[in-house]
Amino acid sequence: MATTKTEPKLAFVANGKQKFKGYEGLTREQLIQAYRLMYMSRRIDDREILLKRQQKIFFQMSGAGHEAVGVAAGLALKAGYDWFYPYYRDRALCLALGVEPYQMFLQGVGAADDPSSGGRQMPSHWSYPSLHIVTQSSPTGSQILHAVGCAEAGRYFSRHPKAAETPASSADYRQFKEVSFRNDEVTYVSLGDGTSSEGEFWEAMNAAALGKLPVIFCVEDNGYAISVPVEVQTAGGSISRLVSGFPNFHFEEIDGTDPIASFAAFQRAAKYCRQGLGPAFVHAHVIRPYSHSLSDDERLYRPDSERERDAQRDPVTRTQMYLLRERMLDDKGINQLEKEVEAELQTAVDRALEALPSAPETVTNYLYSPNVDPTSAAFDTQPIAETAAEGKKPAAKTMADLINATLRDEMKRDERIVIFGEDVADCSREEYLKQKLVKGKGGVFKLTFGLQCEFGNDRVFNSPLAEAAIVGRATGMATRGLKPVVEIQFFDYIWPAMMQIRDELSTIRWRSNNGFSCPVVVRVAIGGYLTGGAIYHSQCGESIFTHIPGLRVVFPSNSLDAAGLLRTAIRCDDPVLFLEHKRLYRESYGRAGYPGPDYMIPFGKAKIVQPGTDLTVITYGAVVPRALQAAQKLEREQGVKVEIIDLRCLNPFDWEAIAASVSKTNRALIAYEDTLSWGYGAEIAARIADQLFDQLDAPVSRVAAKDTFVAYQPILEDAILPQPSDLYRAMKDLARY
Ligand SMILES: Cc1ncc(C[n+]2csc(CCOP(=O)(O)OP(=O)(O)O)c2C)c(N)n1
Ligand SMILES: [Mg+2]
Repeated sequence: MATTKTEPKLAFVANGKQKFKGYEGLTREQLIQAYRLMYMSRRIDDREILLKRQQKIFFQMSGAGHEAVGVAAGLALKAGYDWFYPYYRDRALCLALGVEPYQMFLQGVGAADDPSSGGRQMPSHWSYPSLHIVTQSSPTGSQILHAVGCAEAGRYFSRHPKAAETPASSADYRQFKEVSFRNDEVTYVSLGDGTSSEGEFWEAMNAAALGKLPVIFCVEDNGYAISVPVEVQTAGGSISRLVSGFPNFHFEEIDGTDPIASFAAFQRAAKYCRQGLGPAFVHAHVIRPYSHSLSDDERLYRPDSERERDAQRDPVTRTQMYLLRERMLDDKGINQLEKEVEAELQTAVDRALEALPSAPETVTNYLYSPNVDPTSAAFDTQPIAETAAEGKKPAAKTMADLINATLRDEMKRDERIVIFGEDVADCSREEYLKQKLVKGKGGVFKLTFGLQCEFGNDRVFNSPLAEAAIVGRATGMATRGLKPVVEIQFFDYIWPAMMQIRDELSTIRWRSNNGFSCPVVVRVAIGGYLTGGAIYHSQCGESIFTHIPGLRVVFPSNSLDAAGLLRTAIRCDDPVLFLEHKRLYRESYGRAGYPGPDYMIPFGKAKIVQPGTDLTVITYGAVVPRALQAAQKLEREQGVKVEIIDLRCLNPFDWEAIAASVSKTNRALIAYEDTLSWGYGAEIAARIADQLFDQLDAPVSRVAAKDTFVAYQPILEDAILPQPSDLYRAMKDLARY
C-alpha cells in the first residue's frame, strides 16, 4: 500500500503571505463579490444541514472548503458560453455562474419547480441548461468523458458550422435540438482526488491529450475520498505528478483555498485552451471541513489535530481576513454583507419550503423524447424498388451491405452524424489512403468501410480501445446536438461501457427533467453460431439492456429490417442500442434489394414472418431463420401451421402483435439465443400468462441457450445454443399438448 504523501509546492502556505502583489486582474469589487459568493455558498450548506436535521430536505452534500476554487473558476470562465461539468462540491462555482440560492433549495426539497431535475435528483446534482451547466449524475467521474465529448462537439461545429443549422425540411431529432457553439469555448470539468482513480478519468485525459481539446480538468483535492486518504488512493500521493507526462497539457497546481491564486490559474488555463493549444489540468488543494456528507462523521478517522490544521486554511475565513487586511471592507462592511446574505437566504428558504412536489403521475415523463415518437407512422415508409440493368434482377444485398448503405445515406443527409469506435475508420494514417497504398479496413466486420474515405476523418475516426470512452464521449457530443453513431466491436466487450449506458446515456433526459438529451446510436455486433466464437465472441444479453428505462433496443434479423430500423434509430431523438447479429451480416437468409435513402420502420412493430393458425413462435435475431426452418419441417411432416413473429425491436416491443397471434393460435413459444433463465422470454411469458391466460390451451414455453457460456468446440456450441432441432421439438410438443 502506498504510504507516501507528496506535499504540494504552493505559493500560499497556511495563513502565510502571498508571493505576488495585486489581485491578478480582479478588481476590489470583484473580490468582495467573490467573498459574498463564498460566504453564501457556506451558509447555504449550513442552512441545508439544518433543514435536513428538521427533515425538511432529504439529503445534503456540502461544498464547504471548496468555495474559493469554485468562485475563481466561475469568475474566469463564462456562463452560457463555456460549458460546465461540475461535481457535487461545486456549489460556489454554480453560484458564481448565476444559479440562485432559491433554485438550490428547490432541489433540496425536491420541488416540481427545481430547474435541475423537478425533484428527481439529490441536491448538489447541478443542471442548468441556459448557463451551460450540464446535468450531473452520482457515479464518481462518469461526467469526465462527457466533458471531452462536449469539447469535441464544440470543435466539430466550429469546423462544420453548417451542421449546426436545422434544415427546415428535416423531420428528425434536429428540429428539437438547438445548437450553439463558440470558436474559443472551453469545457470545465471537476472531480475529487479520489475520483482520479477511476479508469474513466484516465480515458478522458488520454482522449483530451490526443485531440488537444479545450477541456479544463480541475481536481479538487481535499485529501480524502470519504475516509480514504490521498496517499492510499493515488500512488505517491500527488495526482499532479502522475499526470505530468500527458502531452499537450497546461498544468497548474494551486492552493484552492486562495481565490486570487485560483483565479490566476484558471485565467492561464482558459487562455491556453481558448488558443487551441490543448487541455489544461488544475490541481487545487482544498479542505473538507464538514465530513464527506451528513451520513459521515470524519472524527472516526481523522484526529482533531489534523482537522484543526485544515481549519487554519478555511477559504471563507481566510478571504474575509484578506479583505480586512487589504482594507476592502471593514468589520462593519463584513457584517453588512453577511446580514444581506442571511436575509436573502431566509427568503429563499421560506419560498422553497412552500414549493410543491411534482405530481406522481409525471414519474415516467421524459424517459423518452416528448417530441419525436419513433413508433409513429412518420417512421413508416415504403421501400423503393431498385431498378436493375435490363434483364437483371436487382442485387440482393446482405445485412452488412445495407447497414453500410444506410450509414452512407444518412451521413450525406445529416452533417451532424459522426462515426467512431475501434477500427471503424478506413485507415487512421490518411496518407496511405491518399497515396492509394491501402484500401482501408472500415471495421472488423467492414460495416463502416469506405465512410472515412467519403466523409473525411473529422466524421469517421478510430477511437482508443476504451469502450466507456466511446459511449461517454458520444453522450457528451449528443448533448450538444451531434448525432454520434458509435460502434462497440463485440457485445462481449460492452461491459466497460455499462456504467455509461446504464447511469448516463439512458438517464440524462429523465434526470434533467428534459433539460438535456443525448440521442446516441450505439451499434453492437452480437451473438453466436460462429463455430469457434467461444465465450468472448458469442455473447447475447439483450435483456440486461431492455431492463433499462430510457433506452431503445433494436435487434433486426434481415437486411431490409436492419436498414429501416437503423434509419429510424438515427433520425429519432432517443438513445438506441442497435444490436447486429454477426452471423446474419452476410447470411444468404434475409437479403434484399436496396430500399432507398428514406426507408424506415417504426420501433415496436413486429413482423409476421410466416402466418399460421396452430401455434405462435415469438422470436428475433438469428433464431428467426432457425425457427422458420423448424416450422417448415413441422408443417411438411405433421401439417402444423406455425405463426412466426419476428419482434425486430425489443424495447419497445409489439405486444399487440403477440396478443393478436396468441389469441388466434392459443399456444405460445418464445425462442431466443440468450441463456434461458431471467432472459428476454421471461418477460413475454409473464405477460402472456398475465394478460392472455384465458386464451391459452397450453403452458407458455421457451427455447433458449443452456444456462452456461458458449464453448469454442463446435459440438459444444451446438449443444449450448438453440438449434432448429430444439425448436422443432418444442413446437411439436406444444402443438400436441
Ligand atoms: C462510481 C462510484 N463509486 C463510489 C461512489 C460512492 N462515493 C461517493 S463520493 C465518494 C468519494 C469521492 O471522493 P473524492 O473524489 O475525493 O471527492 P470528494 O467527495 O472528496 O470531494 C465515493 C466513494 C460513487 N458515488 N460512485
Ligand atoms: Mg476528496
